[in-house]
Amino acid sequence: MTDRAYSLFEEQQGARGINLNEVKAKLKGLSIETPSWGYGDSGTRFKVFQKEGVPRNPFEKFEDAAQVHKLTGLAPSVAIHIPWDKVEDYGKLKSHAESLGLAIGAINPNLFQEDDYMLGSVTNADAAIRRKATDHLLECVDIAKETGSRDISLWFADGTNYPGQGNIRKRKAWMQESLGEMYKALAPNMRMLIEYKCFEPAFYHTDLADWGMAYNLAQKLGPQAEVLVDTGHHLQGANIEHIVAYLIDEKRLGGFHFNSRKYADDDLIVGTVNPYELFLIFYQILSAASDRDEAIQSCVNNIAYMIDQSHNIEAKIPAMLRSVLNVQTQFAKALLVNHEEVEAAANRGDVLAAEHAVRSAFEFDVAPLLRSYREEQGLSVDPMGDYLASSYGKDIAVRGKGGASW
Ligand code: PSV
Ligand code: MN
Ligand code: MN
Repeated sequence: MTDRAYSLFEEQQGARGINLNEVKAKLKGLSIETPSWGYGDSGTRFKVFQKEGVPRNPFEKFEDAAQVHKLTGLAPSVAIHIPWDKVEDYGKLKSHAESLGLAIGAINPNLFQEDDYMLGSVTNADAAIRRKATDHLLECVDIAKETGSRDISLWFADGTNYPGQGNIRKRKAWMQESLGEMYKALAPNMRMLIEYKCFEPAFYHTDLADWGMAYNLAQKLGPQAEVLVDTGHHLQGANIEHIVAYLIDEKRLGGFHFNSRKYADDDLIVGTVNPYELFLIFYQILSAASDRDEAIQSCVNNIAYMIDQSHNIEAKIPAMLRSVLNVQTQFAKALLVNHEEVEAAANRGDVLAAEHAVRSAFEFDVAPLLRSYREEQGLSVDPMGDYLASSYGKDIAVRGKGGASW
C-alpha cells in the first residue's frame, strides 16, 4: 500500500534528484552486527542491575538477537566475546545461530579481566604474561576459523596510570610483536580490526590511544589489519567523520562500534545523543562509495557496522531494536544527500549552500520511506510496537534473574 505521505515524499525527493528506488536498494544493503554482551546484564562500574529474562548462556543470547533480526531485517550477525561466550563446541553454537537465521560475527578477545593483566596484557613487562595474552589472541583466531568469522575485533585496556609506571616505547614494541604473531595466524580472508580509545581504564597513557596509533600499527602489520572506530572512544570535540573519511581514503577503515556518548565511553544507545554525528559519518561513507578508485569502493563495501553498547537500566531487546533502527534512520537520511549539489556549491565557494545541501537531507522525515521499504521487504512496519505486543519479552521471564553478565 502506498500511503499519501510516501507519495508526497517520493515527489519531493524526485524534484531534488533523489531516486527512491536507488535509496531502497541501498537500504537493503545495510547490515548491523549486534553484540552478545548487549543482551546480557552489563553496564557501569557502579552497579550492574540484574534484569529478569536475561539470557543464561550464549545460545539464549542468539535467540534474543534473532528477535531483533526477524523484526528489522537489519541484524543478521552477532559478535561474541571470549571467554564470556566460551562454549565447548563452537560448531554447535554456529549451527544454533544458523537455525535462527543468524551468523556468528566478529570474535572479541578479552584481555582485561584477569589479575595477570593488571599491568598490561600484550604490553606487560613480564614476558610470561605477554605469552599468555598472545596465546589468547591465537585461541581467538582458531575460534574464528571454527565459527567462520571474518573479523577479530581487538580492544586493549593496556595503559598506565602514572608517569614512569611503564616504558611507553617498549610497550609499543611488545604490542607490535604480539599482534605480529597473531597476524601470521590469520586465514587469508580474515581481518584484525584494531580499536583505539583515548583513556580508561588507564588514565595516564593508553597504549592505543587514538586512530593514528591504531592506523600506524595496522600499516606495520599488513593489509589484513584495519582500524575499528568506536564512536565512544574519542576526546570531546573530536571530528569522527573526518577520521572516517581519512581512514577510508587510506583504505584502512575496517569497521565501527556504534554507541552514543555524552562524556566518555558511555556505551549508550546509538543515535540518542547526537544523531547528526551519525548522519555525518554516513555522509562521508556514502560520498566515498561513489569514488572511482576500486580500492576505496572495496574498503567502503567491507566496513563492518557493529553496535557496542551495554544496557544497564533499559530492557535489552527493545534497546537493541532501538539501536539498529536509529542507525537505519540516519543511514536513510544520509542517502538523501545530493552529492553533486554539495560539490557544486563547494566548488563555487558557496559555503552556506554546501552546508545547506548536507543538512537539508538530515531534516527530512524518513518515516514514510522506511514504512514503504519495510512493507516491500515483508518486514514488520513497526518493529518496536510489534515486539512489545508480542509475548517474547514475557515468555523469557521464566529464565529468571541472574543471567549472563560480564
Ligand atoms: C571497552 O571500552 C569496550 O567498550 C571496548 O569498546 C570494546 O570494544 C568493548 O568494551 C568490548 O570489549
Ligand atoms: Mn568498542
Ligand atoms: Mn568502549
